[in-house]
Amino acid sequence: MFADKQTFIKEFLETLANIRSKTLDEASPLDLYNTLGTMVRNHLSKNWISTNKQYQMSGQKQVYYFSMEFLMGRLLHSNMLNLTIENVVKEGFEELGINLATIFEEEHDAGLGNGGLGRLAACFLDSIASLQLPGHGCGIRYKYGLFEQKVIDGYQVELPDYWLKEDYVWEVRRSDRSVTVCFGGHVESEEINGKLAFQHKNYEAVLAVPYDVPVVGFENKTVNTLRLWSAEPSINEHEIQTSDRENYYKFLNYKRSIESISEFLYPDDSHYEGKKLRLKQQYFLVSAGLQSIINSLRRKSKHSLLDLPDKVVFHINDTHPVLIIPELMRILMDEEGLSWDEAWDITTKTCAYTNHTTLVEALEKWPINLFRELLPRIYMIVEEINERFCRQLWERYPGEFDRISNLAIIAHDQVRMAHLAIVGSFSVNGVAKLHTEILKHREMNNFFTVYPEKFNNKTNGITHRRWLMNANPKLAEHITESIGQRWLKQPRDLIGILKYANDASFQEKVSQVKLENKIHLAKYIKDKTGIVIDEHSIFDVQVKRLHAYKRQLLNVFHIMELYNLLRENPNIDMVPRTFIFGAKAAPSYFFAKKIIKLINTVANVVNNDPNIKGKLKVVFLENYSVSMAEKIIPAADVSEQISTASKEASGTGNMKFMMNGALTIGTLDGANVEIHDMVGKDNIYIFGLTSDQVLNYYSHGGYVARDIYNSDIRLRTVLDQLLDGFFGEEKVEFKDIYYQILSNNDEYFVLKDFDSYVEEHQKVDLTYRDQKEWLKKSIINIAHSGKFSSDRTISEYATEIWGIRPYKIE
Ligand code: 26V
Repeated sequence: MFADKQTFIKEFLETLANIRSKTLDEASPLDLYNTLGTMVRNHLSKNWISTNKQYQMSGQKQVYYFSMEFLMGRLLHSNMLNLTIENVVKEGFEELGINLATIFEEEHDAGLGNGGLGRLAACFLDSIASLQLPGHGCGIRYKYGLFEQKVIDGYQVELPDYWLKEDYVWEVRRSDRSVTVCFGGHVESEEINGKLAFQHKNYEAVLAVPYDVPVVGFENKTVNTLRLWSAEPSINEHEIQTSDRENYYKFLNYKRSIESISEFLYPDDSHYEGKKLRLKQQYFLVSAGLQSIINSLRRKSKHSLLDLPDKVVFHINDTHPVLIIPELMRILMDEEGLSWDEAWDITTKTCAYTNHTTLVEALEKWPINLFRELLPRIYMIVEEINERFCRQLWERYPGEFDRISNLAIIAHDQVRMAHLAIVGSFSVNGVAKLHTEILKHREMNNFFTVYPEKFNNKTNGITHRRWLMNANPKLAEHITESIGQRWLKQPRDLIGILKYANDASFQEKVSQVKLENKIHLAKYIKDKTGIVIDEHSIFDVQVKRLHAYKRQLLNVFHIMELYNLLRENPNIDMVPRTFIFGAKAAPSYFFAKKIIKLINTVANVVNNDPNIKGKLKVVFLENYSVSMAEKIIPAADVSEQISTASKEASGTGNMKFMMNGALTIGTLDGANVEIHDMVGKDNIYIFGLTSDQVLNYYSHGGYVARDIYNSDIRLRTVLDQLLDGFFGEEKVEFKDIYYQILSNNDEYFVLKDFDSYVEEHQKVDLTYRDQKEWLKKSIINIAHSGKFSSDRTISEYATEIWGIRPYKIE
């Protein structure tokens, strides 16, 4: 159907008539999107079927990436790129008078994730398929994705994100592959042939129904699967006697409670809360996912699961799906009849775990009462894993009670999920060099001593297909014109443009593309917010979740300081700047929401002050999402990666900006360290405390925020403005920010790093005036960004952790 323009047009009009019963002149943009989406899905279905068949036949080892989050964003453009049908469609649409870009806008983002962790999972799926690796995603089909953010009067307001309002063209419901997940009840044991057999009784049965989404590889025939599970009542509505009113209402309540399991994504990725429904979601995901994988292995061959580690590997994305460890033990022992030792040997050869944060407040610990009540059999298994582990520790560290209770999986009436993950997995990895070092030598040092061989690093990456080829086609085209197209499949080849870093015509083209992207973004901003920005100003961008440790506050303090300078002297010599923010705060994260209010309040004053001659603009874009990132990042000049050193495990936004030619201003945190190592100190703006210094302050004290307040007049002014109603708000509005800094001694070292931050910003300003110099640095950044393609990351996972090899689909 995409063979040539005319065939495409003919099929398009036919499909439109078939599925929407409309002619072209009656069709809405949504009709057109749906028609094209359906055609693309039909087009890839042949390869999808043959990929599944060929994996089945070949018995290749496959990886299953278990994650509570897949932040997929939109799929139409990305699928079209990977299937190389974009040009035909574009030409066909031109003839039909349809603008393809506006049709892409009709697709609702699949926002089934909070931020970095979920988007990483999505980039990984793209790389796995593009590298022809047998691997699939396993997640939850939340009815509501991450909330839609509105900003009203400067405050964040959350609305439900009902992304399934229209049919989702990419999914296929597979009720024939449904499985049952059991909650609650109790466990009975009896001895059968000298062996204890366990039976789960009186449980609540939940039907898990899979919806499959194809994952298309780039210019190959691989179509892997993202399987998303939806919770449904396991008895049929019609089996209930509707005449029996009481029964019927009971059923409705039951139905509602079951459906709540896959109803919404938890929107707080900063503070762990021991909510029963969340634990239910986690077990629902792993039990459904695992049962369906085991079922398909059983369908394939009748023999036992003893060789499971040669057939599959389960990747555990943060601790959220860690119950896969006891669930696999349960299946192997209770259903397959294996002994504990056999089951444990298989399990610990099959599971691998990635840690994504060292923030203690995000670590998952479940109260044992809640755990045991919801998952009685799983709890018994976790208890046994813990006992055996502690016994082993006792042999190694006799008498060292403290050390053992520190390492235990169950302690102080809680199940520590990270401990279970480390003990039950053969591999434990961090997501950037610095992060892994911190895990090994600080946060998880006790475990590193016990299992040094398990720990390894896999620095994160991003798919260069979505983040460069798709989001910035003109830059991609320019690169291809200069170095050929090998980099599309070998992103490390981007290094080839290094030789043009000083080349005037190459620079000119890069600069032109950036300007076009900026004009585009300026128009978008004008349409969305009414704010007019100068496309020749420096676009200085911080887009990411709002967290105290990410320090959007440091950015705002810098803006307030610039504004104070400009008010004093509007003729100050500075390149005009536009500060752009995008950030969602967790609904219950009071401090983060205050910062959103502060950004909007400052924006309102700054943008409406005619005296500063348009030298400063501040824009807060509401409802930041994957598709919005694709518009913002290609237009950025400066990338703000300013977390308190040691706190950001990796960051992936930093990589996206770099790949699009923005220069980073950042701390030596997460993957910034590796970006710095790649581009060299002259091509990045590094400031602030190092992670060692930060960690030292945390351990030994010695930092007094108030001393800085007293000695730095700039900061004193800025902080006082929070309290004195300077920005026209009630005086109490920002008092919590003020006290967080001064009374709580500025946990994230905002004041401490302020001076060096401002200094680096001055260097940014100076360099930007010398466009040749700026463009040279920008090109050097793009040239080195190939290392941060998730293709590199995934090749490392495949060879060093998963033990899987590419398999060519014919
Ligand atoms: C924690 C929780 C706690 C309970 C409810 C929901 C929820 C959701 C997510 C999380 C974990 C947050 C960890 C996380 O997102 N880490 C980020 O992972 C990125 C990918 O590795 C990395 O680039 C970021 O630096 C890191 O913050």
